[in-house]
Amino acid sequence: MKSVRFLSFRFLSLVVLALAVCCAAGRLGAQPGNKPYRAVMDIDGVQHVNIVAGDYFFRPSHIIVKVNKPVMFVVRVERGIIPHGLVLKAPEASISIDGDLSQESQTFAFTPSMPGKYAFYCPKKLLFFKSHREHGMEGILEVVE
Ligand SMILES: [Cu+2]
Repeated sequence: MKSVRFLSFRFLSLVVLALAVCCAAGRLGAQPGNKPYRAVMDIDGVQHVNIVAGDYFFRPSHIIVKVNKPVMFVVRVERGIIPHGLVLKAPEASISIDGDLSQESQTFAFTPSMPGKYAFYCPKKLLFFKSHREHGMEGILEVVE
């Protein structure tokens, strides 16, 4: 009787482990954010980019825009209760973004003045835990000619 209980406990542990692995794999698979996203110029001359933030990612995470043309980031948090933010500090390219995000879309407008690759990230961090950036919540804005 005792061994049966022990066996079922091991079986249950295996099931839990398998589920955890599947969930982790599913999360990774659900983030096609690594594919570069090239912003399209709208008829108003603005390069609109919709960005979704979540735990812990930005989608897309690699954004390509043209230099010296206005850019509008429209950013919202997908779901969940963990607070997120967006920071992109590149004074050399006339970009300065630092704001909190929510499930309502926030807009950040700027006109990049210099080609280059600039990192953006979530600055949030809970106590002694790893920062969201360390969890992978970051991306690259690539400004091209
Ligand atoms: Cu965050």
